[in-house]
Amino acid sequence: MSSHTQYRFSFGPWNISEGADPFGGEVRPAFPHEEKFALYRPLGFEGVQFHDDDVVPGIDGLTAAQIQQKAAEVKRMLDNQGLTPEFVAPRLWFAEQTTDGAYTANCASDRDYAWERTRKCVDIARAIGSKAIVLWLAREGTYIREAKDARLAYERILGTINAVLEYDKEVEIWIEPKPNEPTDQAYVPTIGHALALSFASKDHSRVKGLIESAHALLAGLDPSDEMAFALAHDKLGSVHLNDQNGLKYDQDKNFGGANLRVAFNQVRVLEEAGYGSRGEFIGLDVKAIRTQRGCPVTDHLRNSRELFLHLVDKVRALDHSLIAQCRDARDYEALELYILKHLLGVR
Ligand code: GLO
Ligand code: MG
Repeated sequence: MSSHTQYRFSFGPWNISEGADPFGGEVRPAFPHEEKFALYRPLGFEGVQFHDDDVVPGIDGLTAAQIQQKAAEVKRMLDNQGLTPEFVAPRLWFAEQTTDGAYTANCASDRDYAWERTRKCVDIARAIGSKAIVLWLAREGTYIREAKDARLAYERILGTINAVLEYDKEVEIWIEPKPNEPTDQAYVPTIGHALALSFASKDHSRVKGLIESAHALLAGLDPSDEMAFALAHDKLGSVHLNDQNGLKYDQDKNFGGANLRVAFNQVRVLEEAGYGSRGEFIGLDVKAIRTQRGCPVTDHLRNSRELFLHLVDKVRALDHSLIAQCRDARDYEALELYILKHLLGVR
C-alpha cells in the first residue's frame, strides 16, 4: 500500500559544502570528505549519492586495479556504516577535456575521454554495489547555438547510452535533465527528452529519469507533473528534491523553502504512485545557505527531510472523497480553498 511507504532518504557528499559562490571563495572550513559518511545515519539518511571521484579521488591518474582497490575500500566503509550507495555519476564537467562538453564535445579525443570516464564510473558503481549511474549532462549543450550540430549531439548521447547498455548488461542509466547552467542551453532539458532517449535506446527498461525539482522549475515546468510523466511510464529512477525561487541560477534551496504548495504536490504525486515502495530513494540535492555558520553544516538536509515527512502527513490526511466531489462538480475554486486551508491547518 502506497500510503504506508517507509521512505528512505539519500544525499551526496557535495551537499555538505564550503559555501563558495562565483563571486567569492569559501566561507566555511572544509569538512573532511571521508568523515561525512558517519553523519548520514544520525541525520536520518541511509542512501549515498556519489560522483565517480567521490568514491575514487584522483580517478583520472589511477590504473584499473587501483580504482578497484579504492572502490572496495569504500564498499567496506558503506557496509560498516549501514549505508546504501544509491548511484554513481561520472563527473564529466571538471576536467580540461570536458570544457566543450563530454559525449557531445566537438573534439574526438575529448569524446574518448568522456567514454573512458563513463566506463570507469560503471565499474565503480558495480564495485560498490550500486545498480545505477546518473547522467547529469552538465556541459552537453552550447553557449551559442552554432557551436555544435545539435542533431548530431543527440545521436551521440543516444550512442553513448547504447554503449553503456552494451558494456554492462545490468547497470541502469538514470538521466537527470536540466535546461541550463553551466551551459546557456542544455541538451536533454526535460524528462520528456530523457524518456524519448530511453525509448529510443536498445533496452529502455534500463534507462530511466532522475527529476530534480529546481531543474524542472528552471525549465518553467511543474516538478510534480514532470514526476508524474516519468511515473506514468514507470521510469522514475530517483528524485532530487529541493526548491528554486524563480528563473535564475540553480539555487538548490531547501525542499519547500520557496513554494510549499509546489513541494506538497511533488510529495502527493510520489505518494499516490507508490514511489519508494520498491526501494526507490527520496534523494535531496540541497545546498546550505552561504551565510550559515558552522562545520559541518547539515541542518538544510535534516530540515528538508523533516519537511518532506510533514508533507507526507498532509498528503495522507487529504479528504479524498471531498477531492473527488470537487472534481466531479468541476468546482476547482472549492478544491483550491480546501487544499490551501489543509496546508495551513485550518478548517
Ligand atoms: C547540478 C546537478 C548535480 C547532480 C549531481 C549528480 O545541477 O543537480 O548536483 O545532481 O552531479 O549527478
Ligand atoms: Mg541534482
